[in-house]
Amino acid sequence: METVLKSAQKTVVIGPEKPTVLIGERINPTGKKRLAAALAAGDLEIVRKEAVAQVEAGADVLDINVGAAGVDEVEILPRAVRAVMEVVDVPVCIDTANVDALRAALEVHRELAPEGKPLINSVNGEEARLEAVLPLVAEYGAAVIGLTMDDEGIPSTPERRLAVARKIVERAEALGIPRADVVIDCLAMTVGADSNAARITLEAIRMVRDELGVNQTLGASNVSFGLPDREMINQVFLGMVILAGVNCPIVDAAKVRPAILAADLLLGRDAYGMRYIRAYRQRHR
Ligand code: THG
Repeated sequence: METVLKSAQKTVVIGPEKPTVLIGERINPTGKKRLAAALAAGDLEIVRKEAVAQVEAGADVLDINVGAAGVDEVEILPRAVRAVMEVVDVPVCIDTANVDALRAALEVHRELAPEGKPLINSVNGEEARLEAVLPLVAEYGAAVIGLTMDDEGIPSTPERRLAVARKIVERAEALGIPRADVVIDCLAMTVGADSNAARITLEAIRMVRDELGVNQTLGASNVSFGLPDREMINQVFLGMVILAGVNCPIVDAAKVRPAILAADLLLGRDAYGMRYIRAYRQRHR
């Protein structure tokens, strides 16, 4: 099953046999005071710089999240989408919990890339979210990330996360959204709080792949929250989740691209190691 994303200029295909697609996470004010302050002031210069830097670092798609205290998302999210689309040519992933901001951002996307196809981040199994977001996915011909959580929170077992994923896929299909346009996120929780957290996520990913066959994302860096040497944990975990079925993780490309290229090489998704070797040479020139 393949998920196709498109900007005005570029098509990115996510699929089980394809090289892992990197969704760049850095346009997000979480933990970034300078970006949060700039967004609150309506200044998008950091957004433009982060967009260019992430594509330079090998991001294939850019997540755009402007949610922070003092930021009017309905005003700023569409401006951020425009700013990103003006400086880079990769497809975008529109990351918001605000449905009005989402609609405004989708309008800008349609204006700048009438033939494009963005990724919407996200819907989940909550009735209200399904009813608010899936019609927009259908109306704008987008793809959508489905988080495996619902009104009761994040299920503690892989079976129940699979059940939420199945519900999201079925509700999408009922609106004419093909299963290929639903990308599931089994949710990474920190192993700092629960030493079984990563195992549960890994098992959910395998089950979603084997039972539903859909493509999968993950905000992988959450796994290491509160622990020392987070980068080490994140990189090892990325290899594991890619083996289990994640094929478009949300990551800091500059930090983890070599590890992801190594995982693709080891899984036979990089003929002759060409991508791995080319990236190595570029880093060391
Ligand atoms: N799933 C989906 N979408 C998501 C997430 C997910 N979107 C948001 C988030 N989780 C993924 N994006 C980020 C963005 C930033 C950080 C982590 C995940 C982050 N920021 C540093 C911090 O907080 O310490 C900022 C420091 C810096 O690098 O400058 O870690 O799970 N579908």
